[in-house]
Amino acid sequence: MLEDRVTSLDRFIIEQERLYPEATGRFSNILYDIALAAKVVTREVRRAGITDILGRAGRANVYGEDVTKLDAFANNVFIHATEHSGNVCIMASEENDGCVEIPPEYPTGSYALLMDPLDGSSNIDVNVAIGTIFSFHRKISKGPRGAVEDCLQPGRRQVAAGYVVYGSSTMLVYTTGSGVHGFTLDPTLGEFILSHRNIRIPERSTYISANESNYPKWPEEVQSYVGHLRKRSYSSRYIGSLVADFHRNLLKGGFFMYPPDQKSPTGKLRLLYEAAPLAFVIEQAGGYASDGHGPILDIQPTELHQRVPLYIGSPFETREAEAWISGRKRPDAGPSSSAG
Ligand code: AHM
Ligand code: MG
Repeated sequence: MLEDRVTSLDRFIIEQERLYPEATGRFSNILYDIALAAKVVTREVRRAGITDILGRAGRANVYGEDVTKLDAFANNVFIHATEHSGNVCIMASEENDGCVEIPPEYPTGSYALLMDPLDGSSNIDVNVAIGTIFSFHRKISKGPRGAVEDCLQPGRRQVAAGYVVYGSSTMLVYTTGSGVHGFTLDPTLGEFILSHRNIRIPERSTYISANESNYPKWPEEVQSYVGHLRKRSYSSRYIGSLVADFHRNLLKGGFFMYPPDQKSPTGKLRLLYEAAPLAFVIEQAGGYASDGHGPILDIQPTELHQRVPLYIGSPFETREAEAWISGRKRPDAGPSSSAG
């Protein structure tokens, strides 16, 4: 049947504003800017194989990893789309060492923007899904133009977070703290259309997403928990792009983990750009995110590029993993017993 009524992202935002009349509308403007940046990046991702945008940009990012041209491009697009509006006071990006200040010619606003502009960079040049992760905090610093303390806030204080997945279609998924909503980019209209209202993650699942080649380097309790899941016949799904793995698990149910290992004793993923935003999304969808000992959202960050172990997804497995890893549940507990 032909659908003669569609809800665009713009219309959805207006409807949400009517539900919350105290909203100033400023935040809505930021979402429009994010959506525009996502469309620009989509265009380049789609052309990546046929234009000169693949390959190394010839420099390393702050972690010493090669930056591809598309990473650098996406970083610039998201910065330029949001810096001019007078809504953002400061930014921090996985691609930049320190905070990104708003140029003096622009006014500043009440929100700090944190982002991983192009996650899953190892998958860029092989036509596999990649993504953008973003998050907003309210300005808490006293000065007029924002400071690093605006970025170093626990995830629990995020006012919005979400991601864009550049897959077989582009999807924008976000939360402002009242549910998680997903929009699919209709390339014929050039608009994000509401496709997934109020997403809820299944309570438990039969899928695990982890780089199991790291198994020998994982802590013993993590190995033991994975062994426990294997006995329960869990199946594996791992793409190697966090956004894509997360998105699949959000819709279908699943448990993603990137534990600490001998090479990365505090984990690989970044608290502010990857773990905390997705933790906000997953909790809003009925799931849970942990660092193995407690909620990701309660961690007080101490530095911009802090890494953290991440266990995230369906609440049953994620809470069970936390209990197992933190020693609250005995490794010999039976498969049917639930986490505390
Ligand atoms: P990136 O931000 O440089 O792309 O790195 C993060 C990515 C995640 O998307 C993904 O979950 C993880 O690294 C994959 O790591 P690995 O290749 O070690 O499995
Ligand atoms: Mg990343």
